[in-house]
Amino acid sequence: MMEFQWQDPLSLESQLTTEEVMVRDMAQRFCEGTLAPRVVTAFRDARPDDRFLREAGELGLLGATISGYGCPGMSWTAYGLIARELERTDSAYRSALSVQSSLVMHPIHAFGNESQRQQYLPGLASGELVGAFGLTEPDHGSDPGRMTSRVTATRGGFLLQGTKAWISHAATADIFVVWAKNEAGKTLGFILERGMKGLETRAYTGKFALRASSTGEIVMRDMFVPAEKLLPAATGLSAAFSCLTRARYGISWGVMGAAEDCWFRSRDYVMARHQFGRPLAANQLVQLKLADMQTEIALGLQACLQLGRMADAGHLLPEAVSLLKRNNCGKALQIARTARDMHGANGIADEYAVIRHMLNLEAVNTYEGTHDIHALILGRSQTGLAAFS
Ligand code: TGC
Ligand code: FAD
Repeated sequence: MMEFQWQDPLSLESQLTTEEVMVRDMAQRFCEGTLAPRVVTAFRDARPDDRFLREAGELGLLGATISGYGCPGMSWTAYGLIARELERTDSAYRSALSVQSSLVMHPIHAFGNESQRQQYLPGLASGELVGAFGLTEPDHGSDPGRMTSRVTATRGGFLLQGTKAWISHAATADIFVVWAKNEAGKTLGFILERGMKGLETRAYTGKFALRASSTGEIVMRDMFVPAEKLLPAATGLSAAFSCLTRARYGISWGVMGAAEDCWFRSRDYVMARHQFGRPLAANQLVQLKLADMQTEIALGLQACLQLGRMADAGHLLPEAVSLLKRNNCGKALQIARTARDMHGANGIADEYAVIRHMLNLEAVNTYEGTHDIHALILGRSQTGLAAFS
C-alpha cells in the first residue's frame, strides 16, 4: 500500500518516467555538489556565476527540448524538472537556463535557417557561447508591441537603432537575439554578435534580486547588420512571444523548486528552534503555515506536470502557461515571504537562504510578464476583451 509522504503528498515521483527521474537526479547532484557551495557568495558579492553555463552544457542541460545540433531532445517534463532543481538552488541558475534555451536557442532553431542553426546552436548547447534576448526597452516593458527599436533595409543588410533594457546577460553574452520593427511596423528578429560596430552593452549595479545573475542594457547605434543575421522565419511579434511561452513554462516549474527549498528549510527550522519551552513546530499557527506551503506546492507541481504532459503531446498553450506562470510565481513568492518570517531574525541572513529566494522571486514574479499582465491575458481569453490596450 502506498504511504503518505508529507514531502510529496500527491506522489509526483510515481508519475515520472524512469528517464525523467534519471535526468532530475543528475540535475540534483549537480546543484547540490557544484552550485550550492558557490551560490551564497555569488549572491552576497553580486558576482555572476560565469562557470555555470559551460558546466550545464557539459551535462547536456541546455536546449533540452531541441533535437540535434548537440542538444539532447528531452521531454518538456524533463526540462521542467531540471528548471525545478536549478531554481531550488537559486533563481539565477534557472534564469540562465531559460535565457539560453528558450529565449536564444529556440528562436534560432525555430526561425533561423540551417546555416544559422549550424553556426550557433552547438556552441550555445555546450555553453561556450552565451546568449541574451533583447525585447524589453526602457519605456516598453509589459507592452513590447510598442517598441521603438527600428530597422531599415539597406544595401547588403539592415540598419538597426534602439536600446534594450533589463536584459539578462547583456554585458557578458557573445550573441544577442534582438527584436525591432521595420518601416512597415512588422517585428523582425536578428542575431547580433559582440564586437559588431555600433553595439554596446553595460551591466546594471545596485540590483537586489538575482544577484548571481548579470542584468544590463544593449544599445544599438546606427548599427549595420548583414542580411544573413536576420531570422528569416520570424515574421511578427508572435515569434518573440513564442520564446516567452517556453521560458514561462520553465519558470512555472522552477519557482516551485525555490518554494520547496523555503518550505523544507522552514520545517527544519521550526522543528529545531524552541521558544516558550517547546519547538516552534508545536504551535498551531506554525503548522498552519507549513500546511499552506505543502498544499500550494503540491498543487503547483501537479499542475506543472499536467502542463508538461500537454507540451509533450504538442499542446504548449500560451494561456495555460500564463495561468501557471502567474499562479506559481505568486504562490512561491508568498511562501518565501512566510518562510522568511518563520526564521525570525535569522531569516534575513543569507546563510539561511530564504531571504535570497524571496528577493529573487520578486524579480521572477515581474519578468516574463508580471503577475497582473498574466491575469489580463487570462481575462482576455475568457471575455475576448483586451484590457491592456
Ligand atoms: P497580441 O495581439 O496578444 O499578440 C501578437 C501576436 O502574437 C501572438 N501571441 C503569441 N504567440 C505565441 N506565444 C504567445 N505567448 C503569444 N502571445 C501572443 C498572437 O496570437 C498574435 O499573433 P498574430 O499572428 O495574430 O499577429 O499582442 P499584444 O501586443 O496585444 O500583447 C499583449 C501582451 C500583454 C500579451 C504581451 O505584450 C505580453 O506578453 N507582455 C509581457 C511582456 C513580457 O513578458 N516580456 C518578457 C521579456 S523577456 C524576459 O523577461 C526574460 S527574463 C529572463 C528569464 O526568463 O530568466
Ligand atoms: P511595467 O510594464 O512598467 O509595469 C509596471 C507595473 O505596472 C507592473 O506592476 C505591471 O503589472 C503594471 N502594469 C503594466 N501595464 C498594465 C496594465 N495595462 N494594466 C494594469 N497594470 C499594468 N526583458 C528582456 O527582454 N530580456 C531579458 O533577458 C530580461 N531579463 C530580465 C531580468 C530581470 C532581473 C528583470 C527584473 C527583468 C528582465 N526583463 C528582460 C524585463 C522584464 O520582462 C520586464 O521587467 C517586465 O516585462 C515588466 O516590464 P517593466 O519592468 O517595464 O514594468
